[in-house]
Amino acid sequence: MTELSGGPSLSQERRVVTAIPGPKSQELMARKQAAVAGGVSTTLPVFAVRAGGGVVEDVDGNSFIDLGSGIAVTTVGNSAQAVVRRASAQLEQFTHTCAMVTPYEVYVEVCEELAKLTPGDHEKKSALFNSGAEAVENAVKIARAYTKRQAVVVFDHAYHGRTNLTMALTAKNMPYKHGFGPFAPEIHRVPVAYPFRWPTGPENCAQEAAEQAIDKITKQIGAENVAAILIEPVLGEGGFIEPAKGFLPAIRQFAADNGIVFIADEIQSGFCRTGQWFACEDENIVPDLITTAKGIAGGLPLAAVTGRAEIMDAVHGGGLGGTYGGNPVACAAALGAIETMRELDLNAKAKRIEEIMKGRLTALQEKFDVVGEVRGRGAMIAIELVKPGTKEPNPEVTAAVAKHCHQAGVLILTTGTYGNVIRFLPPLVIGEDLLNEGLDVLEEAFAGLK
Ligand code: PLZ
Repeated sequence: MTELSGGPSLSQERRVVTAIPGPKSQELMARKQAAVAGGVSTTLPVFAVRAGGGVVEDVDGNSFIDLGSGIAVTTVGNSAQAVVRRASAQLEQFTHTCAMVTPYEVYVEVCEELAKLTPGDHEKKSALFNSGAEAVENAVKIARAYTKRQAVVVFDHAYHGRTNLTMALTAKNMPYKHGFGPFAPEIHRVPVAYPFRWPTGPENCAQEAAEQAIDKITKQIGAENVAAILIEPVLGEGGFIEPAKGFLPAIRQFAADNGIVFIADEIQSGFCRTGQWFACEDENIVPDLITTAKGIAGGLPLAAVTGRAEIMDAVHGGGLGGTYGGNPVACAAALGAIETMRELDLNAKAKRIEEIMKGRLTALQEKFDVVGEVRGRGAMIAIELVKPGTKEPNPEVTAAVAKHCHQAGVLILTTGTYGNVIRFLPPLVIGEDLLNEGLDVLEEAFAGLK
């Protein structure tokens, strides 16, 4: 497995050799509790030492099948060879000059790649930042500077970050916003086409949701006051919601008709995750601006806003920046990650993962009536869990299934406004045997439910 990394002896296997968490992890957890702020919580209380391909190994020698990729980040696998090679070479050359002080080539190269890879053949420019939230904040700044308008439209179940502006853009109170107000003004929330939960059924969802959203924008805000409409083409933290087909094109068209900047937040869904470079390609959406992060740099912190040159250039000189934005080591890593995506054809891998997972999860749904829906695209797949015979969210069973998987050496993540969605975000380089073994464990978890 030459393309995988994490050290030559990292074997691609599930291995549980202690109780989870093991003794060394428990010791470290005690130190964490004493030294790390309580607000920084833990999904699986084991401490990682190595990771690569489809596994994460902990301090006690346990090896977990990785179905989370550190929340959709290590798409190319942990410590992917090209990422390590390019980032290490850059580390030897220089670590930082500040792109605003003396620029460097890798920053420009990443922006050139973004112009090529993002949808649309118009002239594009980019600016680089450190985190997804920072990219979203800057996309809003750019849209406001360009339109000279203030209002920003976001959607139910949206997640855009944890900074003050992005908390305001995010829908869910707990844990993201609770107690952290006051929030930024001029943010307006409208319905999203969530097929599984649409009151009149999935077949009416796209049209009715678009009508309601547009009606709210025109009646309550005034389209002429709206700088930007911001949406995740597949909503991530909201529960891997795929807006009903037709909804995104309708909203995109409305934005175009009203001089509103349409921003696709592809921070979670971008970079091969859904089997396309970007999820909005599935409905031929060409956004004005697109925000990216996570998968872009194989685990190093990098984020970007990419968009129409005339919009990006609406900001005055010095209006965009930050000490570390587009750090050279992170940029080199991004070039390594993009190289890996191309060379291993990770879009094809994502589609293959979808085929395997949809098959297995649909069978699971037929067997277990708590599985309300199987959805998602590529390697961004989820199951929504309900109380049997209803659509009532079932966060208890969700937590129990996650716990069983964790104890058995499979790292899965939950998500969703109602905490009742299990999401699967495997690294795209995961072996099929390992993926299937992870799904066997998941099935055991359901079979063992009381
Ligand atoms: N936009 C669509 O998914 C980050 C959040 C994890 P940052 N999602 C994971 C957590 O609980 O903090 C995300 C996203 C979308 C923006 C962001 C924010 O990206 O890099 O976490 O700031």
